[in-house]
Amino acid sequence: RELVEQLGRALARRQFEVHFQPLISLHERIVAGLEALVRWRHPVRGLLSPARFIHLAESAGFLPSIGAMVLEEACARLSEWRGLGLDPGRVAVNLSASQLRDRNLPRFVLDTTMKHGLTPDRIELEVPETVTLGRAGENAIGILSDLRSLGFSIALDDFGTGYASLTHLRRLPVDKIKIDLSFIAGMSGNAADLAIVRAMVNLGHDLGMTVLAEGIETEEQADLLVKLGCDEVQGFLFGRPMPAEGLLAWLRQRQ
Ligand code: G
Ligand code: G
Ligand code: MN
Ligand code: NA
Repeated sequence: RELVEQLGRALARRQFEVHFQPLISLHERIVAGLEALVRWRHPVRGLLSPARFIHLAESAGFLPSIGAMVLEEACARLSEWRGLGLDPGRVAVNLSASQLRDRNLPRFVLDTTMKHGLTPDRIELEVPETVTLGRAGENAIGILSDLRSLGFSIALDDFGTGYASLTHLRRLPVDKIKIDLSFIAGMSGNAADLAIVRAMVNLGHDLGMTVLAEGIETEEQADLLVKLGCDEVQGFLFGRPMPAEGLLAWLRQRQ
């Protein structure tokens, strides 16, 4: 309640920050892109993770404007880093359910991309599997198709946690699946989790999608994923989410 009121003022007070986590191409171990992740620099509580406030912001109706700010910031930083000759590939931005109810979203995303001198192939849009389910999901799928027609790529986030049927997955306008980190965490010690990850990698590939695994923390996990043929990884082993300045230093160091 108190937090909701503060959320309403946080945007104008510029208390939101966008951090960036590297997405790594597993075979070459090079940067394939970055994921933009919002944080709230709360004056009293410190740096708050989106897990603490995204649901609240969504139900209070703040997510369209927070989401717009994140996209704006992601495009601005990518454009700046490209200008410095440090090309991190593409930037991935998370979309919420309420953003995917807005028919004007594709136009807005395209305008923002072009305003920063970028082309749509530089922007990936991440949506949770759950957003595409049910009656509201049909609308979201239409908007995702429009975005994809404009040249943006679409990634299905937290894959495996949304109970989407395989038939459903086949009709989604999606270029990439992001295997949820809960499966990766269990993979090394648990034969069932390993079998599930293997099946998800194969399924994604059979449907012509790129497969990314989230939450890689150990070399053992990375080695297993190489054997399974996973394309991309994201995790603390390769790089944590970092503020823009930190990410810039990280990119420079890798060159
Ligand atoms: O970075 P962290 O692990 O704290 O993120 C927690 C969750 O918040 C992730 O599932 C991520 O998808 C979500 N999230 C992070 N940034 C954004 C954002 O800008 N918009 C939306 N809708 N979700 C985000
Ligand atoms: O949008 P999504 O749910 O994919 O957001 C990714 C979240 O996962 C980020 O908030 C990030 O902080 C978190 N994360 C990224 N890498 C790791 C990791 O290696 N281990 C754990 N536990 N969390 C991670
Ligand atoms: Mn994500
Ligand atoms: Na996830």
